[in-house]
Amino acid sequence: MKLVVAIVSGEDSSKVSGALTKEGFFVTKLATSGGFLAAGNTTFIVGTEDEKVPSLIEILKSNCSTRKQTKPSTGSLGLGMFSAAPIEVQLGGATVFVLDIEQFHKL
Ligand code: 2BA
Repeated sequence: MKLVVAIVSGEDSSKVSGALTKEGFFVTKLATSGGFLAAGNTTFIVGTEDEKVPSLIEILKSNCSTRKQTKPSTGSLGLGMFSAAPIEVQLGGATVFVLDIEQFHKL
């Protein structure tokens, strides 16, 4: 059994949630935010059998888009002057961690 932790953009969250549930995955959604952009994203926790992990990853791939986002930056140029050139980053589709589960209980 595996525990899949998938971080997806808030904009893709409901599509991913619907697709996973439709395919029979048991899903927990957490409202999270990224440390870098401090923008809202969603973290999905899914416990599933090893053989279902590839199909879960396919669902994430087909429901998460990559997008560009800019982060304002303020770097000091010295003498009290600051530059505010924005930094452009490419987001996602999804950041996925797959962990082995030692035990699973529903009590
Ligand atoms: P954020 O931390 O807000 O990062 C948003 C995007 O900013 C990242 O997209 C990446 O393109 C860029 N970025 C993040 N940290 C950076 C840094 N230190 N220097 C330069 N650029 C940086 P993604 O890689 O697609 O990540 C999307 C979100 O997934 C992240 O939001 C974070 O919440 C999560 N994430 C990504 N990698 C992670 C990891 N190794 N561990 C935990 N969470 C991760």
